[in-house]
Amino acid sequence: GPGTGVGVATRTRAKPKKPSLYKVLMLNDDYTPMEFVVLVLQRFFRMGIEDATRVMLHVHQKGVGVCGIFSYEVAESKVSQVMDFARQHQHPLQCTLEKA
Ligand code: TYC
Repeated sequence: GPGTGVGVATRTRAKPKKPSLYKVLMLNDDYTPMEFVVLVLQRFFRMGIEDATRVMLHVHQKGVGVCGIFSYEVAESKVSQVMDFARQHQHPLQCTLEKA
């Protein structure tokens, strides 16, 4: 205790840290067809047609929108998969991640 030179043992084990969360953001552009964006949201973010259409229209009108929130590893993987898929179909669709 105080003045005795006796401390309290703390952090005797490595602390497992809670995973940081990241938002996956979809960006608007003038060329990617709306139906393609809806397809991407359904395929990679497991959305139904209603949510996918709502998110697509939000991005179309506001410029950016959230597709979902994930661990860093999963968010990075989603971004890669979406960018690859868009490139394969020759659409300029852009997707990125941001710390939540
Ligand atoms: N603005 C596009 C169009 O008018 C549609 C679109 C929506 C594109 C969302 C990208 O993330 C996007 N065809």
